[in-house]
Amino acid sequence: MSIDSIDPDDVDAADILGSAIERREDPALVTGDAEYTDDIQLDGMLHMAVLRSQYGHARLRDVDTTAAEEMDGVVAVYTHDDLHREDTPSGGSYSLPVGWLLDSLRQVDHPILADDRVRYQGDAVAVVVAEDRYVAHDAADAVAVDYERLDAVADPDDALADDAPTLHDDAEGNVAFEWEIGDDEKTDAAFDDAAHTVSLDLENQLLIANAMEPRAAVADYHPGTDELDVFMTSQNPHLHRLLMSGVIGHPEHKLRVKAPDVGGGFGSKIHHYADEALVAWVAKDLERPVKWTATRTETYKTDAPGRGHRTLAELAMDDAGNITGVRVDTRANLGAYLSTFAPAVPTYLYGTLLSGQYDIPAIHCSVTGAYTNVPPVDAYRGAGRPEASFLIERLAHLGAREVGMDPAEFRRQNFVPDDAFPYDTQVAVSYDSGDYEKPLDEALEMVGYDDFRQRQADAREEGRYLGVGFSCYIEACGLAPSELAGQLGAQAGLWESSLVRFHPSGTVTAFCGTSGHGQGHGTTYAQIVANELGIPYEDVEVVEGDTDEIPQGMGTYGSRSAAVGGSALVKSSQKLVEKARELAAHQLEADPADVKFDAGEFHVAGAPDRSVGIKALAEQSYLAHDIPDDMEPGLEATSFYDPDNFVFPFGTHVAVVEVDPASGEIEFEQYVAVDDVGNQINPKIVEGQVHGGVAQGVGQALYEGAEYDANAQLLTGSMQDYAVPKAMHIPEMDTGSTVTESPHNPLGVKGVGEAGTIAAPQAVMNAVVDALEPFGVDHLEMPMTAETVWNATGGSAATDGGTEPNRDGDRDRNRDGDADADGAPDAAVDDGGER
Ligand code: MCN
Repeated sequence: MSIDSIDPDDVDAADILGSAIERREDPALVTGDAEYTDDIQLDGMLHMAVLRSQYGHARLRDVDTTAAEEMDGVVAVYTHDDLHREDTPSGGSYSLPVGWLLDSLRQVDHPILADDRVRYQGDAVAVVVAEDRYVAHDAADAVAVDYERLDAVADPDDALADDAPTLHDDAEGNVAFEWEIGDDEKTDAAFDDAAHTVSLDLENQLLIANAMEPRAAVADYHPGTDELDVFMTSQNPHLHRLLMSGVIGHPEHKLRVKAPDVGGGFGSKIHHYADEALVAWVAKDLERPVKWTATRTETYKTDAPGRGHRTLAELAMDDAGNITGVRVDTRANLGAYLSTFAPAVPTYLYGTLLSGQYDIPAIHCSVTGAYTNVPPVDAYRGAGRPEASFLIERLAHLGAREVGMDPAEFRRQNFVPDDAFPYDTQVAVSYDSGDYEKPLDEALEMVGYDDFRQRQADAREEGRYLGVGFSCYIEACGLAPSELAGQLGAQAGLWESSLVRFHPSGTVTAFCGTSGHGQGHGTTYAQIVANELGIPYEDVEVVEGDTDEIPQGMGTYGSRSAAVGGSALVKSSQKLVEKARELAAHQLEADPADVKFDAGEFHVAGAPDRSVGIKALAEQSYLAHDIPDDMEPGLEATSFYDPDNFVFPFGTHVAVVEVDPASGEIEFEQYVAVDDVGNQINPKIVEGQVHGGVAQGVGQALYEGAEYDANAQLLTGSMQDYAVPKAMHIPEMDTGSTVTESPHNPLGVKGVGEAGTIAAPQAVMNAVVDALEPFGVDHLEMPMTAETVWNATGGSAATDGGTEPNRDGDRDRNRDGDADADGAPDAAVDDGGER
């Protein structure tokens, strides 16, 4: 079942909001007309390459740049000592900041070029700038580094062990923070009194985002005006401008950050990395434009990975199968340094979601953040919320089994009832609105659950193993309000800003401080503004992602753009309509209170023939020949919108799989996604977001995982080794939806950008575990490769089905997603000379 997209010309203006119109941004993207950062060519532009540590942990005895400097075409080579000067206007220190602080946080210095120690494979040691990209890379290879290798740790539990090597003198025992939420005494009491308990000791593996476009930056310095333009792959140009201004000591008002077309981010382009700061600093130092584009290998080695939890999670229940408590202890991998928003992800974006869709009277969660020798870990699609949802939904599966209940009915019995909203959880958040049974019912209907258990039993008779897995997920989007975020540690506000400008000729430009990078904001924002102003959709152009064009902004992440950015556009549009109403009243010689606005026309109440259109008023406002005395010419409005609360989307995803224990193969029979994201601005875009999200969630469940060896060397450093799922690995999806408006924004919307990624992993695992119940399998580690499944069943299905375990067939599916004929591990293939 898929929604057909509609030509906007076939939609009445009054119906534009909520229509599944086709995405206006796609023609440029699919015909190669989009302009990405690496497409930018400037006169006299130089190219930067970064020499990166080849070790997970090492002391730098010596960095000799002589040979590199002597190469033809090399313009400059920089190491830490070249940058470590207090000569910036602000006395800035060339270290990367942390944007979220916790009381117990032990901050460590994160220099943009390593000082005397490298702490992950990929840590920047030196930069080379040359006339040509290839020369820059060759010259970086010619920099001679004398390393003293040190012991390394890649796993948070290993890093917290007594005998672990210490990464930072300022963080004893590699502890970055200790954090807790909920009532431990009440929760312990719930477990003491429980009739039943279940527990899970699990890993939520480290993932790499794999945006199609690698990170890139072009910086152009204008010495005459001291203006510095930085074009970069950013999800939040205003935040990058603010942070970069501090890092390199360039005044914020003379720094422009623009995100050209961005080929995906999935969280990885929120953070401020060393590379972009280096490009900007070098361009200023050399007074020439400089470009840097990451190779795919650099992407694997330096983009912030996400997840990386080790957790003990427990569920307490009474005799009747009511959940009475949840207890969670997590060790979170933070990597070698703190990434921009790292401290928020395994804490406030995680612990606060541990009530799931359930009415749970006692919850306690403790988290220890650990420094390890992997790249700084941060948000990856979902960021904290998938980890929470995975735990709760895995526990729900095991809880239902423990008390002998159907897994769907166990969930239904424990849902927060629909009349209990707003619902205050035991972990500090208040759910805005919800009706959890509706998506569950719709999903049950869509999978034909009534017949499923019989089908499953019949299949087992034939030696076939079917399983069904439920995921009744919840998430939180549009973190807000700013005051609360500040109390929790955010070093930024979480509002959004917009400007809606009527041009004299009647068309409109809508500017928003979010910065879409694949989500279709050009379409959905135009739908919102056209609806508010009552003008044709084609007359609205949307501009995002440029600090010179848009007054202020906070960017796109946390599925906030519709709820917060969209609401900022509503607010500006409404301000603009109010000004136009005053002008209409003046022209119609009526009291503004008597002037009604409908479908782009102002008319006097009770006298529909006395009317004037908003487009005509726009022209009048700029002519300013006949406007009220106290009115300024022009028709535009700016607003900042700071929501009252988060929004809490929810839904039920159900996977139906068949598992072949003899080969370990998992086949999807069905995947059903029923999501409630409040009102939908564009159902086609919502569906597309769910599809993409589920693909990434399935990727986590079955294929993906960043693996490091004992020396913290990345073993999955290319697309040959890190199994990004291909189209053939993604199930056909049946999507459905229910609508429960959020009361916290004028559109009644909730976010959708991460829903699928949050929902899918546990739906898939619950289905696999359900299929393998006869084998006594309770849990599998992700990714659930064929080898993992085969090992869990002991290959013993061979005795059932008469098939020998297929040891050759699919064992390295975790590497490239394909069954290799010889079963041999794929060689690690570099992509050509990159470090
Ligand atoms: N939308 C809608 N109705 C709703 C909610 C949203 O029509 N009730 C529309 C929005 O107007 C927008 C899209 O759906 O066009 C996604 O909106 P929203 O949920 O607000 O999410 P954001 O736009 O803030 O996008 C961020 C989110 C995140 S956090 C990640 S990670 C992610 C994602 O979006 N990364 C993506 N989707 C992605 N899609 C692409 N193609 N590329 C990425 O990198």
